[in-house]
Amino acid sequence: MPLFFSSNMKQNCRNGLKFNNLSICIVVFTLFLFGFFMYSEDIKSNISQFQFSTPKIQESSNGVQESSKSLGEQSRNYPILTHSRTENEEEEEEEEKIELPPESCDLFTGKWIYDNVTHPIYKETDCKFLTEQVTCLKNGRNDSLYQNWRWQPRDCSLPKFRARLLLEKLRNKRLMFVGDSLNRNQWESMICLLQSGVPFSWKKFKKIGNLSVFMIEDYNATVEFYWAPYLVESNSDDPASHSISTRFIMPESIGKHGNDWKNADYLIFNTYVWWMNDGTVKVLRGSFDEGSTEYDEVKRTTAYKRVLRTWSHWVESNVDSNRTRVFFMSMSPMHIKSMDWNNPNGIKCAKETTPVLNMSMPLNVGTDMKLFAIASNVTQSMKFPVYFMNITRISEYRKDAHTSLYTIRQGKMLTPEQQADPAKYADCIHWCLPGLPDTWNEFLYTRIMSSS
Ligand SMILES: *[C@@H]1O[C@H](CO)[C@@H](O)[C@H](O)[C@H]1NC(C)=O
Ligand SMILES: *[C@@H]1O[C@H](CO)[C@@H](O)[C@H](O)[C@H]1NC(C)=O
Ligand SMILES: *[C@@H]1O[C@H](CO)[C@@H](O)[C@H](O)[C@H]1NC(C)=O
Ligand SMILES: *[C@@H]1O[C@H](CO)[C@@H](O)[C@H](O)[C@H]1NC(C)=O
Ligand SMILES: *[C@@H]1O[C@H](CO)[C@@H](O)[C@H](O)[C@H]1NC(C)=O
Ligand SMILES: *[C@@H]1O[C@H](CO)[C@@H](O)[C@H](O)[C@H]1NC(C)=O
Ligand SMILES: *[C@@H]1O[C@H](CO)[C@@H](O)[C@H](O)[C@H]1NC(C)=O
Ligand SMILES: CC(=O)N[C@H]1CO[C@H](CO)[C@@H](O)[C@@H]1O
Repeated sequence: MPLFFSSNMKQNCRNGLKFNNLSICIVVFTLFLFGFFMYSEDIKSNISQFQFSTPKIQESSNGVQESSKSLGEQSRNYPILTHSRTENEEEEEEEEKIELPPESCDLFTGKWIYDNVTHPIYKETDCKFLTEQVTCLKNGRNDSLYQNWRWQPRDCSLPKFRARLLLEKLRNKRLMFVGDSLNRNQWESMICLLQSGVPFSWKKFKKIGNLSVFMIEDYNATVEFYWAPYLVESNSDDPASHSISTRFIMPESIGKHGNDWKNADYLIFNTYVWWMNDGTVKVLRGSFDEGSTEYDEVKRTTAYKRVLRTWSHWVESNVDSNRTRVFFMSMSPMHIKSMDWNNPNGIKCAKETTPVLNMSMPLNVGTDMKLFAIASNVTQSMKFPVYFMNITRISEYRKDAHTSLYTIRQGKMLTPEQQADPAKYADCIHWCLPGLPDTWNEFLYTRIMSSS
């Protein structure tokens, strides 16, 4: 990450494409040094890779908007770079056509198809933005088939992903993922997908408090990630250090976070994996501000319902349905017990190299379907139209797609000793990139392109 930022920055300061103002380069360089310092200091946390900007700009979304605006003004009428394209105009026109599935088609019923022609959509080595958490090949994984699966709905087809078309749709807009590290996983995927289509545009990244913002300057578009693992307030809201053993939530408090979500044009929410640590959830009596420490132990499903009710009320009273599209990602499954897919020789998801392809095999990988039902019910009973992204089942087939032993743990690459102990160290929660979250984004792409 520091290398990426520095080379990007140097390049822009050198060629002065848009910032011929030297002082900006100096400021950016100073921030970079500061960020680098933060990075070295805070290497313990997974998230620390994103520590590259000034914690001074705490005014959150204002800051983002203001700089977006000025960037937008500078880049108006800036030509879309098509350097990599050699096709003639006719073909290019052809490329702009997009065949969208009908609204009525159920995108989530279908099957995984091996397709090494169209997938992966981008190469791991071509997306410098990817963090070490997800670059499985670089981290030593020696099979890459997990990158080659395409989701084929039964009754229609997903359109081919075209970054430039999505970028046109996102022009002057903010797309924001809100939730936990699985949504961060998907956010990284989205950035790589978009980057694959605008290889020469200058991209800028910054972190403002809990918000990580990736700007695509030529389009004045931002792709953002907001860390809120329970959506509501909790003592795990610090994006850098949230590994707290005793976790409390405030199920009715969402306004503080919500302030930073207003004015987004696309909001993609999730919350699941943090609920799975215990059968119960500790609900704070009072508030963190008051220094309360007393709490009630509440059943997971009860607390989840309360939180989603709070969230749905927030959406209905704060989001303008004429402007903003809202999505809710269903549960991202884990693969912890290899007997769940009848592999007596497996250890968690380690060593899995193919999806579950036998669709008639009953599959239960331990996903809490009660939470799924709550999320599905709540989103479907809202007045505000929320699109429920039903990715759970299709992801349950993907035992092969996790980061497993080829990832970092507390900011450090797994050691060979740790890699030799998959039962303890395999990460069967997060996903390699390129990989499964790209498919989730293909669904998102389909819906965004279909929306007016
Ligand atoms: C979600 O999709 C699966 C198939 O992938 C289907 O069996 C299930 O009924 C769907 N659930 C909802 C709530 O749409
Ligand atoms: C794609 O898969 C086919 C069939 O397995 C194989 O013959 C071919 O070499 C693969 N192509 C690439 C680019 O990996
Ligand atoms: C790939 O890695 C696995 C486990 O890490 C190992 O058992 C296998 O022999 C390796 N295969 C190759 C072709 O290197
Ligand atoms: C840039 O995008 C922001 C929203 O992200 C918008 O408020 C602003 O008006 C845009 N700037 C221009 C010049 O269109
Ligand atoms: C949305 O747009 C419609 C039609 O333009 C308008 O009647 C309605 O009042 C708008 N709703 C909001 C919440 O602005
Ligand atoms: C698929 O799973 C079913 C049910 O477990 C089993 O009867 C069948 O033999 C499996 N098919 C294959 C090709 O493995
Ligand atoms: C979801 O809604 C269905 C139908 O309205 C109902 O039968 C079911 O109990 C609900 N589930 C939950 C968890 O609320
Ligand atoms: C709403 C809010 O600001 N939430 C969290 C953002 O991140 C800081 C740490 O950087 C947390 O302390 C806040 O609770």
